Amino acid sequence: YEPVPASASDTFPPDFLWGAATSAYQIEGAVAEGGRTPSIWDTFCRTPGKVSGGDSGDVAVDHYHRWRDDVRLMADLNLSAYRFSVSWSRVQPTGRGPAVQRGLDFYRALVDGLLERGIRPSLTLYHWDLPQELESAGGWPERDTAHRFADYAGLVAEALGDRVDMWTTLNEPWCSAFLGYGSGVHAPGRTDPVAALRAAHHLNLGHGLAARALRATLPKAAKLAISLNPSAVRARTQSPADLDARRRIDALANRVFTGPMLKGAYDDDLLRDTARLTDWSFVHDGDLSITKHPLDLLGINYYAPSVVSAATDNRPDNGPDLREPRPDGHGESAHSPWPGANSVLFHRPPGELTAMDWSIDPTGLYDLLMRYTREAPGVPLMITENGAAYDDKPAPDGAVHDPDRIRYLHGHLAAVRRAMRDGADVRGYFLWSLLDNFEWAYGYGKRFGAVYVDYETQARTPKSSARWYGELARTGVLPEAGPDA
Ligand code: PNW
Repeated sequence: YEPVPASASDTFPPDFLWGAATSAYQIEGAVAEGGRTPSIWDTFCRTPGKVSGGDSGDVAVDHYHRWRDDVRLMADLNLSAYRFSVSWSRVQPTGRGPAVQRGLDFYRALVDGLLERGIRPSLTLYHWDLPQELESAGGWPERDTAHRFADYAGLVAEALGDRVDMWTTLNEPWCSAFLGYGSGVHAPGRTDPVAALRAAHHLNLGHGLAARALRATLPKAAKLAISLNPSAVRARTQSPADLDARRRIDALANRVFTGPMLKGAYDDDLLRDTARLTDWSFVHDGDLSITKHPLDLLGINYYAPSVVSAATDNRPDNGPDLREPRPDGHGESAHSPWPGANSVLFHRPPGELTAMDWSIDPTGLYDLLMRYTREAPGVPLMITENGAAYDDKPAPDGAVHDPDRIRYLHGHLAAVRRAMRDGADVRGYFLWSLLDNFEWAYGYGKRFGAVYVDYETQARTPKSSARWYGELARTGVLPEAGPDA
């Protein structure tokens, strides 16, 4: 893309939220403090070979002890909002029963620290860290987990509903279901396509039940949301076979969640594509009216588009997975995260890549914003994650220059502004991530932060992108890509 010069049309509305996002397991550390018990990510990190370098969130960036410094950093960046997640097993260690006060106290203090500085808290209840006890009882493939999630949502709402007014049930249920239970590159590391589809449905149901519990507890003005990672799927060619590959992935990446949530239905083509794996009898009467609970905001997490084609060797869609590890950004696994779509090949688009090997394409974000403007009419949109990993290194003077990240952010924010001009109701943008942190299966090897973290000393150094973003948050004017881009 070509950076465009700043003009009136590059000025965001004054009430547009400028945020940054994190999640509990990726930043908190202190995994055995305050009564917290292990989540599936603690277990997964201890399983040899699952996480690069044998890394874990045991210490992470020690946010549990350094949150006051981190809130100060946010204020220095002029942030008007901060998106964080609650560690379920800090609040309800076994996933059942009463809340642990010490767990809630941590989040209450954090929220009060944010409010004191005029930073609006956006709370996510579930960013992938299921209490291990619930996984041992079957995890998301079991229906009971959805009910446990709703109970937990009610407990947190009772404790923090007087001071948090933006509530997100789930972060990226696609990753929980299909990377957690399908390809196994995320916790709990199971590789069963049927379990993955069952998990997807129970995450949908858990979202709906939790939304009900939140509505019953929270003040009327509170906003209810979910954050999805919809895929901007493109067909490699316009051949019927490649277009059908795109349709299949669109069903498994996007419509498997937006169908139940926005329309109260699973699309027929999704049921047909997966019919040889399951008859979907785990969907009970009444479930789809629960999953369709009204949303006040739809959160969109976007990083990179996907390009797909159909294999030409007649491999069966429900047969053994024949593929080589593919450049689709979902980690390396012999198992597919796409149940019943083994004939679909993923391609790395030409052009520049980030350190994740993800391609850079702001048009994918524009397309998604326009799509959900059509498909979720009347539901305001929020970019709840966008950002990029780069191999950041401090210069001899200690400064961290990340012009590539500035260009990435600039391009994507220009796409957001363009979508807004074209009718998308976008209320805010949360940069992923405030700080360098534990990047799941990649461990500490991938840095997404606007703020650099020295993992030896835990020293925080704002990168040049942080200063750039802070200026944007202050003025609301999208500048030309500079200063060091
Ligand atoms: C999101 N994929 O994860 C998460 O919400 C964050 O916790 C994470 O750090 C961030 O994006 C960067 O990865 C994703 O394979 C992980 O498509 C994997 C995928 C997408 C999002």
